[in-house]
Amino acid sequence: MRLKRMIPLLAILALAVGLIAGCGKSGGSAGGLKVIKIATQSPLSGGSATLGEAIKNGAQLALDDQQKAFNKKGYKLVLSPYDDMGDPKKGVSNAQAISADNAVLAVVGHLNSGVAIPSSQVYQKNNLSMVSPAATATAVTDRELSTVNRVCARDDFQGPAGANYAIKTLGVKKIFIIQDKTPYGSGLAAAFRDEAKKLGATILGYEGITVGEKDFSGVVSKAAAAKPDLIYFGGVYAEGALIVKQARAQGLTIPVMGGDGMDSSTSVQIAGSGIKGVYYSTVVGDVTKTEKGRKFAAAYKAKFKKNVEGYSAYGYDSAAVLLEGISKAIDKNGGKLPTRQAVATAVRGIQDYDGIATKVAFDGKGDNKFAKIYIYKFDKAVYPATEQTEITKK
Ligand code: ABU
Repeated sequence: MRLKRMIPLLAILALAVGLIAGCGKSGGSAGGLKVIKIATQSPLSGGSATLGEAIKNGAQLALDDQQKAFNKKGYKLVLSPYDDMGDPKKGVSNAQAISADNAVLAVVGHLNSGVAIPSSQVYQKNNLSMVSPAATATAVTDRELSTVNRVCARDDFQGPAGANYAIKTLGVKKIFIIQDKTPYGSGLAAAFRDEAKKLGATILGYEGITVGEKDFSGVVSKAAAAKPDLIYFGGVYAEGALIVKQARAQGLTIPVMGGDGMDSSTSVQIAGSGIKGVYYSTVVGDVTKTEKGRKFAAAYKAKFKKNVEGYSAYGYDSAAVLLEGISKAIDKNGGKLPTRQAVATAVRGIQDYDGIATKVAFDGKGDNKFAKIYIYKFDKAVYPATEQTEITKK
């Protein structure tokens, strides 16, 4: 009798031991299923954590949706989230740890181009496929690394799109530019400036700030003295929304425009009512315009008790593209676990993924041929802002 009672307990214990082993550094199995890990790298702490968490959460939902299909093939999907803290050094040391874990077949990340660029050198050495939902700087893919891809648009599309909108639609003639000196912020601001000049606008100032700074009264005073029609900011909301708030406090009511780094509910939390009249270009449209997008937003809210951020759906789409590549590589390998190299080749070969927020087809550099830019405006201190227009690359 006693032994009979103990049998289920022993079975549970054996399963638990198997699950723990399955989550180990060298892969293994869980409940008879081989573990495949997808790592995420994004800031989960610090100033950009709202967007970093959105990427991780979106990726988690993609794994949840694909779990059954992979179980049928004999695999268990496990998300392995890493906090890169928006710091290039942390990103690289995480990339080394991720690469050393044989169970990891792919990486979703990074948010910050300045972290993606050095970290992806490590992925490339280890044949680890990366898809970024958000890193828009041109250098991310211009290095033509075979493992580096992104679903989002590039800043040499985003910057000129913003300049065209500011000058042709808003009628702006005199612009003051502030940028955060990162590969993203400086590259985006330069692309905006060059197009604005071509379109006949005058650039009254081009100032750099430092990520992590809190007091922008000096640069805001300079901008106010120059009397621009528009302030353009290249950088992320942690600094951008503070600049907006401090500009409003100095009585500057002119429009402010930024890039996708401003596409966050935290922009509103930081700038408060000052956010009204702020425009931003971004790489993700309003997902709730489609039925599958609405379903995604509802599932996201149910699981994480939070509304979607711009990058939530791109976190999902990046992970889903990687899973499609892995699935194809498994099939090509007769159902056996594929190599990282085979996964990277399959991911780069994707030409027909139809995601939550975007279609995906990678070109020879790893850029998405379907990437678009959207312009939004905060009419009220409410996120998401109102979409003004959608721009397709010519
Ligand atoms: N593209 C917005 C996130 C910041 C970056 O690319 O560095």
